[in-house]
Amino acid sequence: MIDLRSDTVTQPTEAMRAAMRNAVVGDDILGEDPTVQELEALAASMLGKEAGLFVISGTMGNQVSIMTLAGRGEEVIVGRDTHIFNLEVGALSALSQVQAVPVTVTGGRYDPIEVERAIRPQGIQSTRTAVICLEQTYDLNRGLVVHPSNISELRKLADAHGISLFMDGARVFNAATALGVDVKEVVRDADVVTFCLSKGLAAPIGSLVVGSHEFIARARVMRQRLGGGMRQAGVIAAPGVVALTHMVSRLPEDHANARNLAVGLSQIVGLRVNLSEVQTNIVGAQVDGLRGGVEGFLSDLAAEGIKAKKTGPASFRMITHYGIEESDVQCVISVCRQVAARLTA
Ligand code: TLP
Repeated sequence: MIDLRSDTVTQPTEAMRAAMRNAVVGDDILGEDPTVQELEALAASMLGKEAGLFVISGTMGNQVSIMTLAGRGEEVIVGRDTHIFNLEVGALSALSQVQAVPVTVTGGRYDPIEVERAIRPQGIQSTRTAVICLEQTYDLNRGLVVHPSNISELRKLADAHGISLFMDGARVFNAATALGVDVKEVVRDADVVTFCLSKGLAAPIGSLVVGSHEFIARARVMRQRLGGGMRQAGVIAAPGVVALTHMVSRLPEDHANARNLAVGLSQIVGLRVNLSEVQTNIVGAQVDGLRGGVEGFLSDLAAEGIKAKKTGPASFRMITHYGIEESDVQCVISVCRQVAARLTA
């Protein structure tokens, strides 16, 4: 089985399993788990922020961040295709009690003019815009890099209007890898960042929120309110430390595999790939003129032991990750060629 549905499907490494077994733990709600503290401090220092908070998922990290940055009834500006807007079961309204204002993001660039237009003018009848939310990489079906110069433009806007800049950096290390820069440069202009340990970094569980000491102290209270306070959580933080220290440097392999995969798929009759949009570990593709459409194509692939994820009426994605080798990529390309040929014959 070659599973390319997501980079969330990775299995923990042996080093992660050993770290879990040997973790020194304590009651983290009482602030006594040294392994959680190590992970939080490591995350903060790698991203150049003051403090970190370990949460169970990217979704929890996003919501804890928004409910800390925005008050009830306030507005947050979000990209139309983002996870926080589409795939968190309405948590922005149901839990964080904010109103989402979607903007269109083209080619991974947030248009400062459109974002500024989405900021509410002050008045007795209007609510306050509290946060601009970015997703890095953008979006979860394409993995486009949001360029630091674009983030700086949004920083200026945020400062001019006295609002916060938040980054859902679920795949922020992929962005830094693609840009060839330290991740600090990618997040420099954001007040608060969440990122996932359980995607390309291959940890079994968890995300981090990083920001100022003052912000993280308030976010910790929100995590507790959501029932996200944990006791001997060092056993799940320990593989996160391994992820940050050992797994970031191998991300170029995933990107090279994604590029080779994309080039191979783009040469198959019945598939279309926009190669300029293959920037990290995600390959988005369209099915064009195959019998049975995308469903038919993906179910035939699954029958051959290859899993990909449908992302639209005629589109799917494949994500490369730890455990997917160059030889797997060659195998996927050749099976896709055979299946597509069968569905055009
Ligand atoms: N994305 C997952 C699925 O939920 C679709 C995936 O396979 O891509 N932000 C972004 C940009 C994400 O892609 C995800 C997960 C999250 C947040 C949420 O993380 P978790 O699943 O840990 O809550």
